[in-house]
Amino acid sequence: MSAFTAVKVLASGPFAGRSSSGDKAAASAWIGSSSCRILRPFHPHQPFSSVSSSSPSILRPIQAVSSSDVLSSKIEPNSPLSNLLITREEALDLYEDMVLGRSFEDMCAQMYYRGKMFGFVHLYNGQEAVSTGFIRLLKKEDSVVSTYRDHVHALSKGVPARAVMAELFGKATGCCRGQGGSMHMFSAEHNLLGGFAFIGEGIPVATGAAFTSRYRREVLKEANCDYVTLAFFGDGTCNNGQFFECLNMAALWKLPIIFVVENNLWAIGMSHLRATSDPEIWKKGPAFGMPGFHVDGMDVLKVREVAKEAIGRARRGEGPTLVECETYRFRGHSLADPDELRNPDEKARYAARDPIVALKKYVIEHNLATESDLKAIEKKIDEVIEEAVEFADASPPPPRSQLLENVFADPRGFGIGPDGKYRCEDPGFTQGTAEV
Ligand SMILES: Cc1ncc(C[n+]2csc(CCOP(=O)(O)OP(=O)(O)O)c2C)c(N)n1
Ligand SMILES: [Mg+2]
Repeated sequence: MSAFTAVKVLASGPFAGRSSSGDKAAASAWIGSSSCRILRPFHPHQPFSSVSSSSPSILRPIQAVSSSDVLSSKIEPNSPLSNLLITREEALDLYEDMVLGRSFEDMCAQMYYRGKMFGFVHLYNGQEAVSTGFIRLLKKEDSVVSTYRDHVHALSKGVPARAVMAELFGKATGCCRGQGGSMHMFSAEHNLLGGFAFIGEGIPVATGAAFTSRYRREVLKEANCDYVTLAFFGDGTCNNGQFFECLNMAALWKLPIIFVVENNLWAIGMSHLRATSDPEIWKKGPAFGMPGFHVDGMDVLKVREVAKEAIGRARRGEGPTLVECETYRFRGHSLADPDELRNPDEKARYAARDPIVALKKYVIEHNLATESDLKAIEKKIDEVIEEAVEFADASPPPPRSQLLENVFADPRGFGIGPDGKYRCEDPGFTQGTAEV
């Protein structure tokens, strides 16, 4: 049983009373009907000023559809059409990406307990269907903004496992040259705009990235700039002010952004149901004039279906979407958390819905691949992870001269002395404060 009762279609919407088989079509039609804004030319103080061609929002019907069961209701599992939901290549890509995420995190746990990593390390086990379901649909130019639980988002976006592992080891070959560590994955090349340790901190960054995309297309006239941004964050973050401020701005300026809430029901040891006045997060989308979806985040195909809808909408210039993915983390909040607070029954219930096991079953039952095809992928991933660890271990630490790079906006103001050299190159520089 899910923690929430999923509302398929709000009774006040135009699809009230429809059968679930019409939900997806209803969702598309309803989302499509919401684009009734007319843009004015750019104005520096009011970029993307818009007027509504309809009556004030209070008279508009609520735009909300929940997409739970969107796939299973569409096509019978044994129907010859069912394979059309996903091609063999797509299925194998999803499987490989999810196995990569899971195996990578399991290896991180091992390396952390062997003392190869420092600081807090937050693993993603159990939530893979969200990262894979969304990010594998993106183009390279699209952006992803993550949280401190960011390793797997980086991997799905194409950052090589060896660069992520080396970053975790604090090595110069890491994707941030060893200066970011677990919570601060970043890759300009892959448009991974960062992991962020402060909750909610990444949401305005993602909103800014989405603004850039629209600005380039409409003001700088880069016609092909249809790039979208995904902002990932947790349930606990949805009670932060930045979340609300950015929903407002994104809706106002019709930004190409998808707010992806990974609702794993817990914020460290605080239950979402206990901390939130209305725990159905997806409903906050319609409150700001954008569609809100609630999807089973343990089912990569359902996530992918909703993601396609939302990404397509953003790319077409129809504005933002809020997607709440109901998921679960299979480990403690961080590797320092003994995970004694959550009820064992709850853990067991979600463990039985392991998204990787579910996809494997689907792929085999629908003859998309054989057991040995999947085993070959698992073997390949084992090799990738082994290689990543060997690479990270053998890599050098960052040079001492890198210590203050990227720490201050103007390095000459602090890190570089009048002689043009980094102050930390002076052996006495950190005496009494830290050992370098
Ligand atoms: C601004 C801020 N306040 C408090 C914290 C401490 N903190 C770290 S994780 C966390 C819980 C976040 O939960 P959620 O958003 O559900 O993400 P999850 O860990 O479940 O992925 C909190 C409050 C923080 N990192 N930043
Ligand atoms: Mg959470």
